[in-house]
Amino acid sequence: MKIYFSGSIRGGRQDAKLYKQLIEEIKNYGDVLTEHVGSSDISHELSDSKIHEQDMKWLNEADILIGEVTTPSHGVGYEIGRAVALDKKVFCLYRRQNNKSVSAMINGSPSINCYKYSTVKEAQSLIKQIFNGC
Ligand code: 6K6
Repeated sequence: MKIYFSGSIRGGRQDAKLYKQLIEEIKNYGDVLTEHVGSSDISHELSDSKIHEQDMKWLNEADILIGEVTTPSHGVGYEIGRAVALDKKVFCLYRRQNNKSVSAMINGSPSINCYKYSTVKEAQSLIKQIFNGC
């Protein structure tokens, strides 16, 4: 199974370590095409148009998109919308936070399965559930 993991880059890297932990769990179920999203090094080698071209190619190849949507990111929202339009399976994980809620456009979409969690352990167990149901 080819998996597209989506997480904030220019939207903010405060959850980069968490993305890496989730990607490690997701790797038990297939090939993660976007492992760089959890990397501590942000490469500046590619132009924005090349990044978009490469990511859309990977998204087309993917069977499923898993997005960590706690840190709001234009790129993550865009990828989720494109994945829905491509009829991919789309799952989002959102960490519960005080006085904040995930976008209604994610949580309210009938094409997106959005799960809330509090701990990394809980997120890892949601990932298990997602893939066991695929
Ligand atoms: C290389 C390693 C880490 O970052 C890079 C260079 N930049 C990007 N490379 C690949 N995909 C990117 C890059 N910047 C954004 N994206 C895509 O958009 C990823 O697939 C993320 O899921 C999403 C993040 O969007 P922003 O708006 O938070 O940057």
